[in-house]
Amino acid sequence: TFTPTPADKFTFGLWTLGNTGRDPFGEPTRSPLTPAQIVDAIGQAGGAFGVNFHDNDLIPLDASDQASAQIKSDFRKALRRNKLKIPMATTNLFSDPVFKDGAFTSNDADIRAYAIQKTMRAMQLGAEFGAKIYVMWGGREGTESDATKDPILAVKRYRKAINFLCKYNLDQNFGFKFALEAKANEPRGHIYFAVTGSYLGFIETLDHPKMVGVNPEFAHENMVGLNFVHHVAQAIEHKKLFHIDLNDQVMCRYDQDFRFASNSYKQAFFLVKLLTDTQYRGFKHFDSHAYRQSDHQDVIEFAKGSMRSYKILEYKTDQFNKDKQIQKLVKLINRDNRKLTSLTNKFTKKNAAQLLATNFNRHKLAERRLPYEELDQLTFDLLMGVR
Ligand code: GCO
Ligand code: MN
Ligand code: MN
Ligand code: MN
Repeated sequence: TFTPTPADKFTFGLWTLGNTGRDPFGEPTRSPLTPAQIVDAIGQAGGAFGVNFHDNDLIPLDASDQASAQIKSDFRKALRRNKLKIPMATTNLFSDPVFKDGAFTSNDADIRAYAIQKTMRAMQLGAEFGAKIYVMWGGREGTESDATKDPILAVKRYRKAINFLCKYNLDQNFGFKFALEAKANEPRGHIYFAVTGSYLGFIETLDHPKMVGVNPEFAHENMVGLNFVHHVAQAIEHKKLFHIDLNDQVMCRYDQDFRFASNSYKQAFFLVKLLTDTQYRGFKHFDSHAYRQSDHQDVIEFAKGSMRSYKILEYKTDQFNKDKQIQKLVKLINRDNRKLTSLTNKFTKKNAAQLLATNFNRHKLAERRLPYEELDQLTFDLLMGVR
């Protein structure tokens, strides 16, 4: 069975199940839900670990102290009755008009400071609910015209903000790990730090690089035609995969936020295989929403389907790893040569001299079999369930 349990560490956002179907061309198709109602919907889907939120998903920007106390208390009760936790929190630095030209990278020092203050408060809110992962998605950090902002200054401003917030995290003992989320398109004409790799480079220049990792999102690399699996693999290899946003979309289209694995079956399989094989233990957050046509009941199906598809692909990973014929091919195509590897593993003058003196028969090497067609077809058969 493909029934999820909290041990799977699947999470949803208040903004994902609470999505009303509004898009740039049309009005909402579903009525808005309160945070507590969204938690009940996640509970109804069953098996999730928790719920994530932006500060303003929970507390509206201009809520009074009294109103926010009521919202928090209703929310807490809903979390308790549905046995759901808050693993991750984040800041909305994109909806309010004040952020129309960016938050941490805004040209206006007052706005940059306000964005940092807003994040500090959102960190307090997240900590209050026990979140330990803090996601930073710079949705408005960018330009339409590069006449309007200095791209080098933008990097420096972003670094200053993250450094400040890392120190605040230490000072307050929140214990957050920050996860930076890249996105190539939408909503700005050009967004800074367009891909996960941009952040992997940037993180090493921070004051507290260990505190900061990435939150890659399937659709964000996919929307510009890139291979998401390779980006996640690099993040894992750098020990920087702190969180992951799972969804789907057709390559090179607008920001679709489809249900995980609803479109790119094969990439989704290799992603789950990568996460499973490398024993990723972090949260798997479905940052997606139901089709605009769906009603509330169908939104629950969307949530169930997201988790179910992941579990199915986990099962397929196990099948792949146990399949004798597939594993025989995997072994065949990975040829080792201990002697040569020991030469190239470490540079010494002696190793270099020996390598230079080695004769390679490149024609023979080129003739070695790589039955990739056979391997890929077996993968297809396995995924289609006819193996
Ligand atoms: C998007 C992004 C966001 C972020 C969220 C968390 O495409 O809108 O993926 O959903 O993940 O703001 O910071
Ligand atoms: Mn997204
Ligand atoms: Mn999106
Ligand atoms: Mn996301």
